[in-house]
Amino acid sequence: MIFSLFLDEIIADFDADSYRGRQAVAMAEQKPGIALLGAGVFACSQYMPSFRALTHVATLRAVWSRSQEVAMEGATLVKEYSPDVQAKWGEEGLEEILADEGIHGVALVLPAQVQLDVVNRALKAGKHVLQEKPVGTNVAEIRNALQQYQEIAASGVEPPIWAVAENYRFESALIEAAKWVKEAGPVFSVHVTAEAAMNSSNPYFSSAWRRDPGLKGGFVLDGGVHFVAGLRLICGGEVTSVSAVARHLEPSLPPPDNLSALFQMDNGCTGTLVMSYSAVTKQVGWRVLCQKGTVDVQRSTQDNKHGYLVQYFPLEGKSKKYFGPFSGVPDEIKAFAHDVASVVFGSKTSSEADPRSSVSEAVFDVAVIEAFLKSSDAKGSVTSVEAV
Ligand SMILES: *[C@@H]1O[C@H](CO)[C@@H](O)[C@H](O)[C@H]1NC(C)=O
Ligand SMILES: CC(=O)N[C@H]1CO[C@H](CO)[C@@H](O)[C@@H]1O
Repeated sequence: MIFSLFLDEIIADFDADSYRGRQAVAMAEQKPGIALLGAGVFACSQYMPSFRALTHVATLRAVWSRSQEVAMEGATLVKEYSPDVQAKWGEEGLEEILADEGIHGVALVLPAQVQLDVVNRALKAGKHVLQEKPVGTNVAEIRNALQQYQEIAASGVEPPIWAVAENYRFESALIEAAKWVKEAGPVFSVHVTAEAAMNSSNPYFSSAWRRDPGLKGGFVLDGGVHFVAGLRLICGGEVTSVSAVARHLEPSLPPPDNLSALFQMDNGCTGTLVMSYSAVTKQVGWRVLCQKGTVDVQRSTQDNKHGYLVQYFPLEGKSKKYFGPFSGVPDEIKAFAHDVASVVFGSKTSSEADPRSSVSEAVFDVAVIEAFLKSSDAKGSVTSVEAV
């Protein structure tokens, strides 16, 4: 007994990789440890640079993937700014991460079909979670996960943060547009346009999970939650009922690739949405008609930066313009890292985490897309949006 305790101490003291050792380091630096779950295109191009800019706030301790090769490649990319990062893979690697007390939070960039299962396990293991959108593939599945999340609270433990990365709620231009709409309101009509040429030149064209026949919605679900998030933010209301026609026009894309919809919101606004992944042009915009002015938001570029141009045409006075370059993805990751740091080492509670990333917001975005698809299945009949 004594001998084994003694041996444990020696191991803890000398093995720099032991989690006690790592935990001591984390405590000393007061920086939470984060594991990146997923090392695909988006994780490498967006999450890794974002964490590189956040080394003073949080430390990437592990990169996990289902495959060893992808995990190791991912960890190599991170090593430069997080020298102790470990590659972990498969079920065993995931279990190690969930059991590691030096890892306080996980960022999931995985296919929509598998995310919720891993999210549930991570939350139960007490890890703070940031997951990519869409939060789930359908509302029933999300409801089930929410129930499990609420059970953590019912057991008397403060549940960890569960955040969903829906970067549109962080885009400065869309936030500015929402302010102008409020000023010009009440809002009575909105027109949403989302045109994309989703062809083989696009890095997401051949991603397998978006093409899974079991996934209802394909690109319309994956991308559609963004346009709905923008709509809800800019117009300041919830979509309550919809009528829609979904179509499958481009055989190289999973169905549906086109959607035309009519909808009503709880603030008296009515609108139309046209979404196409088989267009030859690219345009994303919201044009909002209000009693005291019109607010127009369009995807645009300025000084070689992609972003949104917002124009406000008020009833009285001069029109105004605002260009906001894209910053939503790094900003939402930054908000999560700071939230985790202040919950783990400060006095913040997880219920005080940034509300723009809350799961209750994210579920509405999926619910609206689901209502569009249900309405289309019923030949465009009016369908109510059922979130939770
Ligand atoms: C994809 O669409 C864009 C925009 O229409 C076009 O410029 C590009 O050539 C297309 N690529 C292929 C492989 O069709
Ligand atoms: C006319 C047409 O395009 N019909 C298709 C519309 O999209 C749905 C969902 O993908 C298909 O089932 C229809 O065949």
